[in-house]
Amino acid sequence: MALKETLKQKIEEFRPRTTRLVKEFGKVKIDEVTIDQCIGGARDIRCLVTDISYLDPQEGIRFRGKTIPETFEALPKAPGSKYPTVESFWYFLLTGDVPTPAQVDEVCAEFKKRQVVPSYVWDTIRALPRDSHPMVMLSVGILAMQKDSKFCGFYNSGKFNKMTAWEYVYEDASDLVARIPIVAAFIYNLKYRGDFQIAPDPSLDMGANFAHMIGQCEEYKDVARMYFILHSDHESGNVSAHTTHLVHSALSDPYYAYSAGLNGLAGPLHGLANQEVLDWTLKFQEKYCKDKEPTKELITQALWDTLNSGQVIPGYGHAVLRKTDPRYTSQREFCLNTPGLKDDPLFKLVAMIFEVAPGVLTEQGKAKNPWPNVDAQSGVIQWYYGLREWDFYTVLFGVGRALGCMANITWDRGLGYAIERPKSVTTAMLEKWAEAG
Ligand code: NMX
Ligand code: MLT
Repeated sequence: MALKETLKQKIEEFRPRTTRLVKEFGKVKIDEVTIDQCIGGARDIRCLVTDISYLDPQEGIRFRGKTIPETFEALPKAPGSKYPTVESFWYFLLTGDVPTPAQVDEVCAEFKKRQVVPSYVWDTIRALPRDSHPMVMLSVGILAMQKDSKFCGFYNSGKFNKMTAWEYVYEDASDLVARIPIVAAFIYNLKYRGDFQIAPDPSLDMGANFAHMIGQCEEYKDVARMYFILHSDHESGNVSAHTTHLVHSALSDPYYAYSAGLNGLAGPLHGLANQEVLDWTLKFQEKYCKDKEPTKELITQALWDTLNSGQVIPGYGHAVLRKTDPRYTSQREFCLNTPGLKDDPLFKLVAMIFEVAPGVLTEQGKAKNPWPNVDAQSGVIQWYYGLREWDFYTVLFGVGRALGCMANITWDRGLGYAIERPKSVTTAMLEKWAEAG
């Protein structure tokens, strides 16, 4: 069965579960809200639902119930590779089923049809100042495609129907996922390679094609596959996924929604941290190790200097995780298993920071989680393969995150989730409740 048909069956089978929960158990309490949560970013309040992924504070992410190693193990691999294709992962995220090789081939063929980016997108991005941040270019490029949104067209057709609305979200979501690596490669070539563009190769899967379009080597094909899959989803409360869900809940189409999600991803406490990590590491080399090898003592000093100047240590800490991020571990293993990369001076430095930073953060006593997150390790791999323009790293994150955000809003519509509208209160009200105990 084709992906859309399978999804239709799954959504229709799933709907009675949500309906029953609301009808029969709607008033069952699953959480309570405290004043510090109101002021402190709604941390830990259970008020979102997704079945695409779940983040356990100790274990880390599971995609559709599978850990990262289990996911990589289960999915059909790209030809000649140890890594699955992004297309097989997309099928898995949407349906929860491991696709057969034939089903993966179908998604690949479908993506080839969908990946044609309208030329007005190139004109729009080219019209931006060339020194705009690449995340601005990506967000604008995605937003520019809104005018051809199938979901928006359906809404305006006068035939809008809640039961079938998800099908139009699916159409836009699939177009967006198929096109976003092409847009990202265009931005890379525009900004850093004098607008020297390379046409997509229709014989390649998404990861391999991205490597091809940015002029990368054979080995980088696996880097792209791994990177996009690892960055895809982190349950629903993170800034980019939550923003996408929130904006789409107003029935804004997937282009509006994901462009907004990308704007959240561009923040230094979220996806921009991967660029900050590289920046921090290179500045450390420049300032402390001009004529000497890095040592743990020098790193400790640099980390304290960062903390004492009121900055965060990028790539460390997490709002939910309380252990080392398994996405960090997965990328570290990739480095350790790649001859050349495992002996690379920057990788060794990042590995040394891993030995020191958790102790420094623990001693400082502020961060609830002193361990590294995904961003502490991702940049060094890109750097090693010659992708050294680190302001581009969050764009790579944005390509991967599209998979999770688009799978989520397809299901949001399938299950008819309501417009998101939490209630706000005033500080005076909080003070009154505080006094009353
Ligand atoms: N370096 C220094 N201080 C930190 C760090 C860090 N890496 N992490 C947390 N803290 C501080 C935090 O700023 C807060 O200080 P204050 O009380 O003065 O406001 C205190 O520790 C308590 O914060 P937490 O509750 O541990 O963390 P929170 O949930 O608020 O924030 C992050 C989570 C991820 C925003 C935070 O750990 C951070 O800023 N990390 C560095 C940036 C980063 O790596 N972001 C990427 C996250 C992953 N991603 O890709 O999105
Ligand atoms: C993410 O991948 O979205 C980040 O780790 C941040 C988060 O989960 O809050």
